Amino acid sequence: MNQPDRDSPPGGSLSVCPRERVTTERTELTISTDTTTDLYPTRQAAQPTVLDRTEPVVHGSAGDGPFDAAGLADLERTGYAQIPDLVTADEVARMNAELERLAQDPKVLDDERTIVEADSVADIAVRSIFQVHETNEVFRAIAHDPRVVDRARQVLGSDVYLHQSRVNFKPGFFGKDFSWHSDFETWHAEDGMPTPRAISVSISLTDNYTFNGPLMIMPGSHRKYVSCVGETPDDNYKQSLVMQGAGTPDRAVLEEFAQTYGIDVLTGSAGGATMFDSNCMHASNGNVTPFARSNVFLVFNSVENACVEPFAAPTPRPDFLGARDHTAI
Ligand SMILES: O=C(O)CCC(=O)C(=O)O
Repeated sequence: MNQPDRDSPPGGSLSVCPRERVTTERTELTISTDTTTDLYPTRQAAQPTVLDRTEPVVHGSAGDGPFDAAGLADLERTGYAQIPDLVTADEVARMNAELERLAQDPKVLDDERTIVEADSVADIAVRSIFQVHETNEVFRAIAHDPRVVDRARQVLGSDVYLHQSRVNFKPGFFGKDFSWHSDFETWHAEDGMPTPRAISVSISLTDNYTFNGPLMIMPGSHRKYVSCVGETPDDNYKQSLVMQGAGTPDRAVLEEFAQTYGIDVLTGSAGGATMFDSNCMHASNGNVTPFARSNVFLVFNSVENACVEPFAAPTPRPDFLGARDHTAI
């Protein structure tokens, strides 16, 4: 199928809203290096609040790795960095061939690490496959590749381990949306990640246009933490991976954030990547176009930020969602 022209350039972004400042300040917490202290309380109060982030975003420096000083400064400011052509066309083809195979394998479809759309009428209804870096050699290789890991180490300023990996599918015509959220809010509440010293690398396995459900990020939102309302139910992940419930930010806060930060739409060609801070407010639309969108996400956490007990859930989520083995790569 011929691909249409993008309406913004590969690797570009589109700001659609004005910027102001969020005024809510954190007042009630003290900072501690004790990783069991809850610096980012959530799902506990009756009202949502917005707290200031207390830790840096970039922990390393230009001398440590692939990003130059300007790249690191941009990442610190916006919460994300785009890396065109991180992997080759051959590698993209290999990963896509694996995806096609996995999404049709009855054993994979039956596995709890595979998330199927709630109301799909399509033949293939896979939304996400988790832990691909452990179950599949092609994804294991990219998750350990220096092009990826060196950048994660540089940003996080330490050795890193893989907290999670997943492929998100958005097939043409019926790929579903992901509502606004901060990954860190969930990883803190349900996996026990102490602070937002974690970063995701999303590698595009298809072209990401403005119109086929690319990632959207509110640039700068990673400096504020939205404390959400509503206790975490038992086994919340079984529901939340299809449609988020607990951990959904308040709509008034999202409106204020959108006015304050605007929304960047992260388009780019297959093979490019977006690295984004764990506390970015992000989302993506459904895909009603004929052009499929698939991205693989590799989540790196600093070994100095290893998960402890969940801060707002009865038990940690299964290992395939939040690794309990914190051995450095
Ligand atoms: O795949 C996307 O577009 C969004 C992914 C996302 O927000 C998530 O998996 O938490």
